[in-house]
Amino acid sequence: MSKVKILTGGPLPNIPWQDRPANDVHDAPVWRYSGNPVIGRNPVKGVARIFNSAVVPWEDGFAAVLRGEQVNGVPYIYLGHSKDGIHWDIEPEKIAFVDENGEPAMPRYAYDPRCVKVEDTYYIMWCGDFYGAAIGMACTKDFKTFTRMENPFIPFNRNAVLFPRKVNGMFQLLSRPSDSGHTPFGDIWLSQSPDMTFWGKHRHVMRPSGNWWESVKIGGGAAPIETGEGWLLFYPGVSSTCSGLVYSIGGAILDIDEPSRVKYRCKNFLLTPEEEYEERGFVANVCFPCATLQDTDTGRIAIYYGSADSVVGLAFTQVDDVVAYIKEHSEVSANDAELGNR
Ligand code: BMA
Repeated sequence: MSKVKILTGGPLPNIPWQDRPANDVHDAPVWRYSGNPVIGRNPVKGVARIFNSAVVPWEDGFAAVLRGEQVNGVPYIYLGHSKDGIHWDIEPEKIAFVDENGEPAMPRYAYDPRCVKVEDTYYIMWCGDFYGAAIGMACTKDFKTFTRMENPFIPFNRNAVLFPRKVNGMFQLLSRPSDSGHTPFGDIWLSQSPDMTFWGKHRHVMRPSGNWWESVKIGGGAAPIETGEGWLLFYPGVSSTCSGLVYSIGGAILDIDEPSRVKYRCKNFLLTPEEEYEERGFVANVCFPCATLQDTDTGRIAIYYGSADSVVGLAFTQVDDVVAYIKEHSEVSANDAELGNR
């Protein structure tokens, strides 16, 4: 039993897991699955790469909504199922979204999906075309019918991810206002809704810090995990180098009742590209977290992250250790700690 309690989600005894190697020299208590990548290139005919993707517990195993880059270069969302969270069966056809009347309602393209269960419904968010890059949303209860919802925001926006429960009676959505290209900036924002249609009460959460590994932009990553210490957020942080951008995984803890307030923010990255499948690929040097699984009994956390825009990686941490590391290395600016200017 962990000291820091994970409060939503329940026991997950079949969470994929490997103990931290005894000789692990990394500073942060986050380690990779030794069999990475868990999904490689060309997983089904017509899809060249699968990467920034989300996994949720489903029936006696797991379901995934996957960013599949088709052989025409256009990204779309595919569905996967797995018994163990490591070996995946991927449907060869892209997810067939429908509107409220059951009529086909396919986005023109869709990438970087997140999938979050709130109450009895699984919500899927992605970046798609809405006269420019914007957030698309759909919901499902059975992973068979996927119904489009209203787009929460006008363009340009990316990296939206829901919290797994309402806070103060409102659904909570993190996002990253952007431009329509390879956005050279980006802060994390919080928006709230009573009904998943109308979003408002926007609050600033945090901006790129002075820390070099996340000095260009940050964005919503995996769905925040509710813990006794606050909402534990794994997010992408980007730095600029002579050979391009580098995407690392950072960690922060948000206030449980006012999630736009940052309580702790780790000044060090938790995971940065260093394996061949992270440093080399369609886009080099990318570790991009989109989902976690967690077990309330043991405090085990499995992090799914896209690697080099080519394959899916899996990493592990333990809630006590990662929360302690974030707190020990926390640097929170006045701007992070505030509720958010209006
Ligand atoms: C970001 C997003 C991600 C991608 C990353 C690196 O802007 O488009 O999908 O992983 O760039 O290419």
